[in-house]
This record gives sequence, structure tokens and C-alpha cells, in this order.
Amino acid sequence: MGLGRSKCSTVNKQNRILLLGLDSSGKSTLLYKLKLATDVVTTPTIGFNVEMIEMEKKISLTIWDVGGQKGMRTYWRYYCENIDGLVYVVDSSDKRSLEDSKREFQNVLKYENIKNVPVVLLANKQDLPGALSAEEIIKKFNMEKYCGDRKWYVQPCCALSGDGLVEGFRKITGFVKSHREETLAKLRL
Ligand SMILES: Nc1nc2c(ncn2[C@@H]2O[C@H](COP(=O)(O)OP(=O)(O)OP(=O)(O)O)[C@@H](O)[C@H]2O)c(=O)[nH]1
Ligand SMILES: [Mg+2]
Repeated sequence: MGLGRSKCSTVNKQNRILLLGLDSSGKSTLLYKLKLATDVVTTPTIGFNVEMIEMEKKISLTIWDVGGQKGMRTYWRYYCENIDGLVYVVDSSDKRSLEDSKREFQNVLKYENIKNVPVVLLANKQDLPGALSAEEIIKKFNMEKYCGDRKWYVQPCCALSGDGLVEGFRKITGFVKSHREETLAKLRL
């Protein structure tokens, strides 16, 4: 019995996803919407939440949702070890926090542990008036420049209705899988 080696490494491996973003961007709301398919009243996360989510047959994601308050952000780097994919959440409707969010995002991208790790940016709170579109977020966050060394995608979503969440997590799952295959192929050369 037993799967072939390459199957084991690409199909059954635990995929560790790190969920970051400023406080109140909607990380915990979307995590529990995905996990429980229901609305959960959240309180600011002190520390982290961790949940396992089955994406599709044989692919599960372990999602680390780390609190985004200012005092917590200095600890983000410690969660980056052995991470396969980063999902960064933005409150697209809060224009005042966008600069802060962009600065923290660009800071995270510099962490050695997640160099080249694929990124999906979730442009959350699309239900609110004045929310920036995915295209506007791509420009605002200068994605092409700062994420040029990795796979990236910006997905509009609404954590309250759930719109766009599955699409965003499918995207990161696909990125993680292909990134792992490319890394293995390079190692075999
Ligand atoms: N209108 C709207 N509100 C949302 C959406 N997503 C989250 N919220 C609300 O935003 C607030 C903060 O959500 P949380 O999920 O607790 O935010 P968080 O990113 O986990 O915050 P920290 O744990 O402090 O880092 C809550 O009142 C949510 O109901 C959304 O898509 N639309
Ligand atoms: Mg939270």
C-alpha cells in the first residue's frame, strides 16, 4: 500500500496558510464564514485562531488567523515559518487605513521566511459604499512591483455574504500547489 512519493508531497501535504491584515479588516469573520458557513460575531483577535478547512477532495488548508492590532503586528513575522501561502485581507472601504495596510503588507513581503511564497490579497467589505475595486487595490498596493517575485492575485470579497471567499481560497490553493511542484522540479534538476 502507499502513495507514490510525488503524490504524497503534492496531494496529501498540509497546506499552511497565513491570514494577515490590519485589525477589523475581517479576517476572523471570513475564516468562520468559510469554516462554518455562518455569521459569527467576532471580537478582536488577541493572539491567533487556527482552523483546518477542506477545500476539495484531499486538499485541506490549515489557516492561521493572527490578530492585526498594532501591538500584534510585530509578532506577525514569527508566524511566517513553514508557510505555504499568504492571504492578506484589506478593508477596501476604509480609505483612512489603506496607507497603513499597504505599508504593513510591503513590510511582510520582506520577511525572509515567506520569500517567493504566493499571495492572495482579499479586497474585503465590497458591500460597503465607496469600497475600492480589485483594480484600484492592485494600483494602490503597487502589486506588480512588490509582488513581482511571486504568484499573486487580488480577489474582491464580502466576508458577511461569503461572496468571493471560496474563489480566493481556491486561488491560493492552486498557487501553493503549482509553487510546490515548481520548487520540486528545480530540486530535481
Ligand atoms: N460590512 C462588512 N463588514 C464586515 C465584513 N467583514 C467583516 N466585517 C465586520 O468587520 C468587523 C471586524 O471583523 P473581524 O473579522 O473581527 O476583523 P479581524 O480582521 O479579525 O480583526 P482583528 O482580530 O482585530 O485583527 C466586524 O464587525 C465584522 O462584522 C464585510 O465584508 N462587510
Ligand atoms: Mg480577528
